[in-house]
Amino acid sequence: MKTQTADRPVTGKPPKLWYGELAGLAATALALGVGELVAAATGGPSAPLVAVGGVAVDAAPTAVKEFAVTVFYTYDKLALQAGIVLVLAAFAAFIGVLAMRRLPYGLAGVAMFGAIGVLASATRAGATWAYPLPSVAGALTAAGLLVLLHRTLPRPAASPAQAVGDSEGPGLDVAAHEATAPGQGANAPSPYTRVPAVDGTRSRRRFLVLAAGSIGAAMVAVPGGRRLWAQRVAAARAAVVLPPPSSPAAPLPARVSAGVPGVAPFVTRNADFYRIDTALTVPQMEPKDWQLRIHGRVKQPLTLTYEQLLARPMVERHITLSCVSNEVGGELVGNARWLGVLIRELLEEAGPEEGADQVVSRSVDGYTAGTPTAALRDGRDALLAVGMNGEPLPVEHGFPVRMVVPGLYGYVSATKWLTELELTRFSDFSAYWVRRDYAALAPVKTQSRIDTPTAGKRLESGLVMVAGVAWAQQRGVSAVEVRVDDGPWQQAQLAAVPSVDTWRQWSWTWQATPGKHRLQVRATDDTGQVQTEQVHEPLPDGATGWHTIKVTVT
Ligand SMILES: Nc1nc2c(c(=O)[nH]1)N[C@H]1C(S)=C(S)[C@@H](COP(=O)(O)O)O[C@H]1N2
Ligand SMILES: [Mo]
Repeated sequence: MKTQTADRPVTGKPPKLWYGELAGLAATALALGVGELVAAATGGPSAPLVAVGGVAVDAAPTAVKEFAVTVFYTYDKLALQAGIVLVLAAFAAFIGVLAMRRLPYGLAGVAMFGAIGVLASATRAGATWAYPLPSVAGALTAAGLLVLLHRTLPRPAASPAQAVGDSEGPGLDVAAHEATAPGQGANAPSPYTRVPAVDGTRSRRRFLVLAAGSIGAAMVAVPGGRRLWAQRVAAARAAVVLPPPSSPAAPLPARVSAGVPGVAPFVTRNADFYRIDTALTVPQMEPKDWQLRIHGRVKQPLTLTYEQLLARPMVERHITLSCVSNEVGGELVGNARWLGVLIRELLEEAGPEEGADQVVSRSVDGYTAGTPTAALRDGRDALLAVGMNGEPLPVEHGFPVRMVVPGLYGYVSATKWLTELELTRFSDFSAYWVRRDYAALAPVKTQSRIDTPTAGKRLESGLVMVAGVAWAQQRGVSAVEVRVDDGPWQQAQLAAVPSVDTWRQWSWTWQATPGKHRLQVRATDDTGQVQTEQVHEPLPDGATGWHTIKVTVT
């Protein structure tokens, strides 16, 4: 970096640093705003920030992801977004400073940013020609605004001889340029542009208005673009008419409920259903843009539209979905009535080749899950779901189409915003979480949870209802036992279930005596296997141990 040389007059020094920083921030903000609007208008789901963020999510080391997902399972995305914004702001300021000193360098920086956005979006799963448009539009906007700001820049005048001195280096030497007041020596030609210099105060005001106006416009455009997109998709979702199931779920007997207040309801309301995904912003996809490709090691590759999917025989089932990240006693489990097409029927038509032991499902935002082909063909109700509790899938739960496979944790089976099923081999491809050290095979482990009383609760002595849920999808729960303070295991009452694929409520009446007590629960599945006492964290294939709570009886 060159600094002030003796033969260069003080008045030829570059503008104050903050002009550049402000210019960079304004240009970046406006670029993001324009990017969002173009994304909303063209239907490209990847606005620049989302595209770049998606790449960052994919690249994050396992330890970071693992920590973020298990500890802040929802807030990790927020933290990432904040991180992206900070890094972006730093780069933006840097490029702005460059641009205000030597415009071509600044524009080159913008072009580089745009190229990252284009690459990031064009390489997303299911990318179309529309995907890179927001990045291109954003980069052009940023470049345009930087040129404008550069022209408006209140700058110290220099003699006409310095008019070509534009190549005097970026001059990031703070001490050197802080010595120069903006607007000093107005009316002389600027060394930075060949337009006549305007009055310093006026140009300073113009610069500020332009920069602030751009930031203001961006603050409207970014949420506006997103809202526009979400509204489009919400309207499309509201217009969906789900076909009646050709194989309806059996009506639920009242006895699915243990009838104890405080226990998770047998059917989890959509609004209460846990949500886990790596998506920075919920992918917004219209059914008209949806396509499922079944390809890879198949004899007959297939492509299905949403309309074609809805025209097929529909199956409706209650299935409990659980997350591998669920801690013992945790809330990352829910039970819903799903409506969809049996995956095995589609696979039958595609004809998987011998040895294609893995079905890789991909989402529109590039998430992948690997499911054993055998699990999708062994007769269980593995679904391409379009409905959840009588409604089209909520957007956060995978609208328009997701997978639901009884007996497997969500990360290996429950891909939301599904766009692709690729028949491959476990030895040829590792899916998203498998690359991050989770197990490739992940059948659900038998678990049980005490919902009431809650941990730490103060109770009165006498009869206390202890109750909760237990699950062992595909095997079924045949017994639940409770014990108090290492006493004998007591059989709990089991509520009814429609199949082996849902959780089961249980209850037990406790004659509570004063003092501090420890309550524990364990379930036994239909094969006779008792839930293990061995405590294990969720990584790599699901937590184990007995849910244990402490209560005080007075
Ligand atoms: N596209 C996509 N699908 C996904 C995920 C994801 O990150 N992206 N997470 C999976 C995981 S880990 C779980 S547990 C379930 C959770 O589904 P839910 O959010 O509807 O409860 O979705 C699965 N499907
Ligand atoms: Mo999960």
